[in-house]
Amino acid sequence: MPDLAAVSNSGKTFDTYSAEFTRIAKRWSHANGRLYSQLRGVSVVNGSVQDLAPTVKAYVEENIDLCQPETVHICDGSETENNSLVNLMVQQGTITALPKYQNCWLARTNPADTARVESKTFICTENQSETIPTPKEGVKGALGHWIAPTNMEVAVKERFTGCMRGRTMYVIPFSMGPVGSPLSKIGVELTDSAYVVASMRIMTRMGQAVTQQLAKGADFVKCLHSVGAPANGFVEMPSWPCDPERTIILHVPKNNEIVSYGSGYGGNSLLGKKCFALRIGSTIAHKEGWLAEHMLILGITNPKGQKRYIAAAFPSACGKTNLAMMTPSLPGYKVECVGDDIAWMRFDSSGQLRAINPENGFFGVAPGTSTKSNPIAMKTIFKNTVFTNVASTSDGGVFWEGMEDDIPQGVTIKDWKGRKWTSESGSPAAHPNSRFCTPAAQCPIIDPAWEDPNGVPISAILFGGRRPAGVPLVYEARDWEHGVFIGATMRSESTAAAEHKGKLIMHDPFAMRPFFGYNFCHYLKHWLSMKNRSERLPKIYHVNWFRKGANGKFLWPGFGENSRVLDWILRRLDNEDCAMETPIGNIPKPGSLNLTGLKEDVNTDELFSIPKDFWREEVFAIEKYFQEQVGLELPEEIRQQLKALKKRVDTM
Ligand code: SAT
Ligand code: MN
Repeated sequence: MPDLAAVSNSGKTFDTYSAEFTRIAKRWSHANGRLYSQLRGVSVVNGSVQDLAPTVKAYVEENIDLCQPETVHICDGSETENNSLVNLMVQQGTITALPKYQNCWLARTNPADTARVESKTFICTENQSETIPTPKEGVKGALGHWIAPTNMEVAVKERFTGCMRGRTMYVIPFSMGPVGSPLSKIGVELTDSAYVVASMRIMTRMGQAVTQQLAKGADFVKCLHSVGAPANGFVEMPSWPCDPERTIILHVPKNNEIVSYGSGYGGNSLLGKKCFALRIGSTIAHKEGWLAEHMLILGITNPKGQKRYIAAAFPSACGKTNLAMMTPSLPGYKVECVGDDIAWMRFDSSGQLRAINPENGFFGVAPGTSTKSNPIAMKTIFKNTVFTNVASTSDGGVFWEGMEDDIPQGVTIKDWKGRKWTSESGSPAAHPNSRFCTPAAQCPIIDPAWEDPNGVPISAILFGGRRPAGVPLVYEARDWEHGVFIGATMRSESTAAAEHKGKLIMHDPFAMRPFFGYNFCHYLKHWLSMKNRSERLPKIYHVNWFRKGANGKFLWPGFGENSRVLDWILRRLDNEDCAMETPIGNIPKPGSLNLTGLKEDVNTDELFSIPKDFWREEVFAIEKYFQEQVGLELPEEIRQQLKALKKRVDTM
């Protein structure tokens, strides 16, 4: 029997007394095992505690004790549930309806919470060397951030104790990858954000089917999230509570655990995405012998009807979604989309690399998306979509930079902050990192095999980024090791996807710099070791759609015209003799890139030139980067690749 006397003696007001009494009474009824509508004395307002696997129940209980929510809602993923969450968010002012479309919503965030915060993202291991290579003395490590277990414990206690007081804790069971596929993994996210629930329902397979998998004893990744409405009760923007100053995103690979506080935005809060599918995912993949990568997956059929799949790694906001949904300008080609952001890949028993897209939706950058740049995305996103930080129109629609031609005349616009906007306003209408969150199944060119539990066979891997100078449209790796070197030495202009300011050319190996879950050197060794897993390794390429000419204009039209580059790659996969060696890799032989029907003049000499001065600088920058960031642990194969490149460039 609970100790009621202890409560009555504490000298509290009647109200606190009765609240505490109710609490104890609830706990008591639960302890008797008769009532299942409570957990640790907290009412469960949706879902049944009985359905929870004991391990899940224990995880939820532990965090009820920590976060002290008012109620618990176990998500079932149903439409009814979604509708009630949508209503709640409308009432709270978190989202508004977009009546121009079917079941579409617009969320405006706190302007201090608009992108991933890489500087506040940590991996927690016993030793720093498990997380990041040791940078040169006096140099700040840029390949991830390490936190010691004791410091993490303090950070979590400080932020999470009572952080859900007066609010609801949602329990989201979700699967990354088709439910039940041998390549899929399960997670349980606990969050106090209805926006996160609604978004996770789009981005992952969420709800009842996963609860059933868990009940059968499936393992899960623990994902704890709170927007962090500050304890003093003052919330600057009640429709979007967050705690930007204390935001922190933590990962514990040893426990398959993620803890995220303070932000409701994208990769910071939809924990299945970067936190699970990439950071924790890469550590699981390392252990289990596969690859978790920041890559789109597309299927491409050539005019002969031959179909292949390609995976491609570009940093955030560099056009993965556009490539994944490309409308080829070359006649007879067809592109189908498997995924636009993440690939989980492993070699099957026959040595074929196979990939699944662990996600269920697209969280794509809105600005720049138009009927010209990505008509397929435009056919995907105007139903069942949550837009975040785009501008809105007086006819109940959305607007962003690059969409001008799609807006009817006479329509007025409010910017992402809700202020009246015109093209003279002097600031962008949509936030540059504004997004659409939309179900993948709605994509008119979704690949028929996109949910194949065995994944799709990958024939080629592309690396790329925004390189305004020096880097040709496409080049081919000489072999697997050279390909790994190309991935390791990727650089790209920074974008609005994270907090970096200005257009710096940043090192972004494998487009994974913000997403490595473990030491980059170990990651490189892991990639190199794939050579021993198959005799049929995919070929590796580097592409750059963003090279600019002496006049400052893009040298290549991009978008659908990129099918010409894919065509050349497919012909290489068929062993066509259409490549020639250069110091940096194989580029198309003159005249071998199919430019028939291209409307614009393209200066192929400039587009494919490999300026010696530029490449000497590039080699120097790579050398410096390896010395400063990676140090002695750099795998010997990569060191040799750099040495060989340097020699080839020097003798150009
Ligand atoms: O991490 S997000 O999901 O916010 C988007 C990205 O950076 O790719
Ligand atoms: Mn991404």
